[in-house]
Formats: sequence, structure tokens, C-alpha cells
Amino acid sequence: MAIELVPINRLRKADKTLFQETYFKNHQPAIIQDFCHDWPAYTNWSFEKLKERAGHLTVDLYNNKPAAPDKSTMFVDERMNFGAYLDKIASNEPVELRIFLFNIFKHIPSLRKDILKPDLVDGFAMSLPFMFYGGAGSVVHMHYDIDLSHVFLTQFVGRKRVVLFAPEYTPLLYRLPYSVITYTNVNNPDYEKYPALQHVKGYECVLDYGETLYIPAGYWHYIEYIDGGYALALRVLNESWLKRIEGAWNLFGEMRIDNFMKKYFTKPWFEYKNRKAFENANDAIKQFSKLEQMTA
Ligand SMILES: O=C(O)CCC(=O)C(=O)O
Ligand SMILES: [Fe+2]
Repeated sequence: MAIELVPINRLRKADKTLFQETYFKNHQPAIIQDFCHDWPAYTNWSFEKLKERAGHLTVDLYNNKPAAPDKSTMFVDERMNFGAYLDKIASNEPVELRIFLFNIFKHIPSLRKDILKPDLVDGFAMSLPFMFYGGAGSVVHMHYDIDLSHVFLTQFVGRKRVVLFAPEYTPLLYRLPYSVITYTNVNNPDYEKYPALQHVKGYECVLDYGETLYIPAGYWHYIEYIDGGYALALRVLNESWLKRIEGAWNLFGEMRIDNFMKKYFTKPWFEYKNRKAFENANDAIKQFSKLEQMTA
């Protein structure tokens, strides 16, 4: 039995009041269908046009292997001409190679002009646009963005399946502390080994060309590329100062501690995190059962 997932609501128009009151304030995910329709990028960022403007660049590619919980490095799998990469993913043949730490806007600043500042909510960080690329069959392993910003992910080419879990479920997902790694297999959960997963509920959608997914701050996301394609993520800083500080600590403190410990105390550190993941999940199951009894 798979984890229970409900569809994410689609909003045909980006209605500010409705979006803010119903979704943004309550940290409820939604798909906004016309978020980018007035941006030049909506029509300018096809495979052909992007290749014309940026095809000469060289990019680092990453494969689909999940990050090892006890290793500190992320390996570049291949380096390639960006145009050749775009041709490869446009063919829609399975290509399990992704690009995610490549700042295309630094190399081709004119691309920035194709994005307009949305006024759906205040606080869009326009200086931090990120693009993500992948071939058909690529997978983004489940994680949450540690800076704890809200993310608006707009799809420019291809479709992707996205699964989301609210941060309240974190202990039930067997999160390894000091990391954004979990033992959750979204499509094929092992309830015997990870019984807490029986209590988890999430959301899912297939995000299509021109649509934007609002991923509320701290939400776990797992992504499967149905077609080769790419998306742009715009961030809105967390409205809570405490969460912003926590986000900064995650980036500059927690991650450094984790990398240091992984390097010098590899085995005991991993054993500690593994034990904690199970302890937290078991505590959460108990709390969950209590809650169920109270509401029964
Ligand atoms: O679409 C992708 O490939 C990854 C998106 C993602 O993880 C994000 O926007 O935070
Ligand atoms: Fe992410």
C-alpha cells in the first residue's frame, strides 16, 4: 500500500486575496496556473530559444544516486556542453542527469529580464532565482529546502510529478537529524521496517508547462521528471524571523557540524543519527496514537 496522497488544488487565476488567505497564510500548497503567463520567459524559454542564448556554456551534471547518509561530498558525474545537454533531455529518452547548482543568470544576465516580480505575496527574493533541469526519468530525492523559504516552482518545459509532505510529519518520515535525508520510499514504503509511515499523509500533482507550484516553507518534496525539462524556483523568505534564523543556522551551522562529524567520526555519527531517526519516529507514533484515542 502506498502512502496516502491527495491532489493539490489548482487555481486558474492568481487571485491575491484568495491565495494569501487560503493557502499562503495556512502554508497549504497550491498550483497557480497563470503565475508566469505575463513573463517574457513564458514564451522565451523553449528548448530552442534557451539553446540559442546559453547553449555554448559548460555545465556540471549529477546522476540519480541518493546522497549517502554517511558521506560528505556530492560528486559531479559529468561535464557537458549545455546545448548538447538540452538536446539530450529534449529527446525525451531516459536521461537520468540533472543540473541544480548552476547559476545560468550569472553567465547570461539578460535571462533575468524574462522574469517579472510577482505581486501575489510580498517579499519575493528576485536576486535568488534558481533553475533546475533534468531528463525524463530523473528523480529528485525527498528533501526540504533548509533555508526554510517558501518556494514557487514554475515549469517551463516538460512535466514532473511532485509529492509533498508538511513539516509536521518530519519525525514520522524517519528524518536523519542534521540532514534533509529520510528513509521514506514514497512509492514503495516498507511499513514493517518504518511503521511510522502508516500515519503519514501527503499531497501530489503533475506540474505542467507554464504552471507554478507553491511549496510552503519547510515542506518535504520528492520529484519525478516525466519528461525532460526545466523549472525556475523563486523564493519568498519565511515570514517568521525565528524560522529565518533557524534557516540560516541550518545552512551555516548544522550543515557544517554534519560535514565535520561525517568526516572525522563517520561511523558513530551515522549510528547516532540512525538511532535518533527511529527514536523520533517511535515517539511520534506514540503521540499520534494518543491523539487518535482523544479524538475517537
Ligand atoms: O524541480 C527540481 O528539479 C527541484 C526543485 C526543488 O527542489 C526546489 O525548487 O526546491
Ligand atoms: Fe528543493
